[in-house]
Amino acid sequence: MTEIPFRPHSSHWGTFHARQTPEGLEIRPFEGDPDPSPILANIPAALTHPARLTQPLIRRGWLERGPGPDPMRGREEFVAVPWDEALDIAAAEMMRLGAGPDLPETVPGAHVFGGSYGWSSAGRFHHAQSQVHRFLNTAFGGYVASVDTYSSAAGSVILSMTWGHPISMMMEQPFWQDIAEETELLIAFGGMPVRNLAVSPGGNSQHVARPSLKAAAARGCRFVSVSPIADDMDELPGLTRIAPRPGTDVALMLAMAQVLAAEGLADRAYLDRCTTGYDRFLAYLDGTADGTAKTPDWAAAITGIPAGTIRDLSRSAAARRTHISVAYALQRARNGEQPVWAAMVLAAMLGQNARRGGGFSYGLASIGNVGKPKLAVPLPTLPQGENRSGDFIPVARIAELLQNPGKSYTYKGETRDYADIRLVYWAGGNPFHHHQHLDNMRAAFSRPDTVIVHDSVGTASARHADIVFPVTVTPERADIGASANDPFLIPMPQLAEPIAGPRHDYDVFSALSERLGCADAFTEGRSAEEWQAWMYARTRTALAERQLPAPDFAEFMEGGILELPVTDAPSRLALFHADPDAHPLETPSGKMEIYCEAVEAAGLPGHPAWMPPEEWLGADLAAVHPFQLVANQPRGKLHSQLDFGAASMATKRGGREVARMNPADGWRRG
Ligand SMILES: Nc1nc2c(c(=O)[nH]1)N[C@H]1C(S)=C(S)[C@@H](COP(=O)(O)OP(=O)(O)OC[C@H]3O[C@@H](n4cnc5c(=O)[nH]c(N)nc54)[C@H](O)[C@@H]3O)O[C@H]1N2
Ligand SMILES: Nc1nc2c(c(=O)[nH]1)N[C@H]1C(S)=C(S)[C@@H](COP(=O)(O)OP(=O)(O)OC[C@H]3O[C@@H](n4cnc5c(=O)[nH]c(N)nc54)[C@H](O)[C@@H]3O)O[C@H]1N2
Ligand SMILES: [Mo]
Repeated sequence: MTEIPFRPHSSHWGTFHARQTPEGLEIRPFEGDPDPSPILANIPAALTHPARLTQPLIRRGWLERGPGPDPMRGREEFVAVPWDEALDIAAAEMMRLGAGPDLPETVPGAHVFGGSYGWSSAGRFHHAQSQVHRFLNTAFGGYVASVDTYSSAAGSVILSMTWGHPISMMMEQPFWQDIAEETELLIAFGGMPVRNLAVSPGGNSQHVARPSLKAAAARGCRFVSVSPIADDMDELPGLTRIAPRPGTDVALMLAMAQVLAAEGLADRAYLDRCTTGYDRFLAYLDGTADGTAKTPDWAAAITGIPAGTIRDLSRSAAARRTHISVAYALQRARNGEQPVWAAMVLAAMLGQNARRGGGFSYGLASIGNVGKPKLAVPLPTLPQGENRSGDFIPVARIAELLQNPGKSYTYKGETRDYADIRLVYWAGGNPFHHHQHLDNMRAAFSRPDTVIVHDSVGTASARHADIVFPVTVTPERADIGASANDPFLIPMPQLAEPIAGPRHDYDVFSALSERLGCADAFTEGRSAEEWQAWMYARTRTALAERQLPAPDFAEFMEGGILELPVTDAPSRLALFHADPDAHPLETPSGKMEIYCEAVEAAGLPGHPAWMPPEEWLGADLAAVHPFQLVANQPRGKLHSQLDFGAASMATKRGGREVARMNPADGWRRG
């Protein structure tokens, strides 16, 4: 019998080789990955699990009573409907709402929420979010989009005003190698949970965090994990843990800054050259502005960390090459912008941003491909077309949007109005997994006329839809794997026959556009394979121009994983540090803003400041809130994806997620 060959494939949590055997999909991690993720083991269940959807489903009440706001959404049974009929019904509803080949000046998509936030799957063509956006732009002329992310919104927005474009700037800094080779002290707010660094949007072929941390430790680097949970950082020689009360990092950072200022340890030359507004911040630190000096004693009462520990940490940071990392987690909170801004300021006071291994990072502890060199060639992407509606919400305003048509709100100091949403279309996300306050979310989802969801499995969001289209999973389709800062392009040949019933998102959208009379515009006459060849051509041309191996598309898909070149061009931050006047940051002053007028105009303090969470005010905290819940990312899976997979199930007890309690609290309560 001939050996069944392994073929390459990709997921957000790693590159792998797989083959279909009678026992199921057999998976081997990519040999070039120094630290493959255990959650690769979730993938085989994707093909076989009974949670897979196999037929289009329509909610009974919607079928019988027609579209419209309905509190029964999410509480009613579904009727299985044959594909052709379900597509006809969905297309007719979209036509009723204005979709079609001849769109008016004011696009009907102004009533369609297509933000469709979510991670989808790896694979550049079948990326569900790109597909749904392209479809809505074609069918409705646009849609109400969403900006920012559940990952990093408050932090990204504040840094966009005080530092520049944080996410793209962070992707230009090769921090991991610098940390491995140069850092002497790594202070990690939120820790450095390597389990989270398994993941990167689009793929992560080389997990470098653990080996880099080990290399740094072997050199004698010291680590301080500032986090409420002990296992937010791997056990390493030279590791100290500091566990402030969650949500109080700003007080800790301010006290560290106060020590630097009071003891003459702040780098004035750096602050003068690269920042603006330090003096106004200083008046807040030393108490001139509000009568309270932000001393370690002041912070000790808020954070629960002894004043001496804070003072020592600050002095220690000033005495050596120090890197300050802030995990996204810290900003996923009320006034979550403050710890991120305060960390930026603290690092600026240390004056080490221009030195290898020193300075500040946001996201290095949260997303796998942050801190790797940037690619020198463009990656394949599916063009999404033009969104003529121009309207958007900040992503986590979805429930407010649906419930308050016409109401005003502010975003970055600008007053905007919520649209009147009649249709919600979601593909590649699970809002009933990712949004907070689910009762309110359910009420919000009762408001539109119609909700359409594509997914491969019966998620909570699918249950809150009117029309559900079942779709394929990555092993069932061919695609191209690629991700920003990941130095490999991965052919993803189809690994398994699709189970009976589901279709590719692209085929669903193609069939709908045919019924809406806009198939030519949506497909441009290309099959999925022809699109992939078209998308690949851009990367191939760039490779050929550099005289690098550039196989044609068929060879690429048949061949192995293709290495991509990385750039040695200096980052925006390096250019800025070389000459701040010639290469200003994208902030109003061109410098890092320690005091920022735009932030103050938007209604916040003009510099980082401690603002106690409102539920703490006037409360005897220990009596009213004896526990704080940390709802962090799951170790055994990516968000809700493949929850039924082997790695995910192994983290559960009796099929349920585990909540942990500090043993000291457990003993105290018997
Ligand atoms: N309590 C709490 N909530 C959180 C967070 C937290 O820390 N705590 N973290 C937040 C963060 S940072 C994020 S990014 C969000 C994540 O929120 P999401 O990105 O919405 O979560 P996922 O589970 O990745 O949802 C992806 C969905 O897409 C489906 N899917 C995968 N591939 C395809 C495909 O090819 N086609 C289609 N149509 N569907 C596909 C999957 O089955 C899954 O249902 O959650 C946020 N919510
Ligand atoms: N395995 C796995 N990895 C993932 C994901 C996943 O679902 N599974 N999701 C990915 C995504 S989309 C994102 S955006 C990132 C998110 O990355 P993060 O937001 O950084 O991840 P979290 O796990 O929410 O938080 C990391 C740690 O921060 C600590 N923390 C929470 N609150 C505070 C606080 O107030 N102060 C301090 N000092 N620490 C605090 C918690 O103990 C927590 O374990 O993770 C990515 N990585
Ligand atoms: Mo995220």
